[in-house]
Amino acid sequence: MHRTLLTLLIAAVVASLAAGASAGQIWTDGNGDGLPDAVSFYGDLPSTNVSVDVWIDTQSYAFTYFQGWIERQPGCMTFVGGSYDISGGTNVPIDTFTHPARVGLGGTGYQDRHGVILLGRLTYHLESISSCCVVPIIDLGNPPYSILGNNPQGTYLTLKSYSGSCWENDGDATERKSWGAIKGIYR
Ligand SMILES: [Ca+2]
Repeated sequence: MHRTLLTLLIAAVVASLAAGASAGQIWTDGNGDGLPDAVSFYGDLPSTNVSVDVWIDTQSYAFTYFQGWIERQPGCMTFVGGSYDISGGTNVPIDTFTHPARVGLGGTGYQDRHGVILLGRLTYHLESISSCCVVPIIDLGNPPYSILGNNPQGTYLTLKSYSGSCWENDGDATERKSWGAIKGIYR
């Protein structure tokens, strides 16, 4: 019993050290420059397809598996499809069923990958609304969330920062704050 508890405690300490050793990030990129999107994209929203690339920066943390979850603003967009860019492990089919508004990318069997990595690309159909956003989920209290881990080491990395992407209709940009503010995009 004590041994089991100690093992758990050690695992928890190792995990917390790993998590604290670097500040992993995840973001969506809607304009293909590889960087987080600081401002909204403007255009004709209704009946438009848009795509975002999903990036992570693990800094020095080497992972063997990953999960990246992107949530879309309810009611203004639908998920069209997605594909992976990361290779070298086994990627699961893109998860569209675990959460009603989230799409999950995930893979296992990677060999100590680290640094800035493009996970994949997601495409959405924007409906008739004045503004719409997607955002990565990193909140451990709000599963399913984005996380990186290393199976042989028994460690994981929680992500410290995230950034989403928003689109606004040219003709009506009056509703820009609500969902983005709630999800922290405009903090
Ligand atoms: Ca960008």
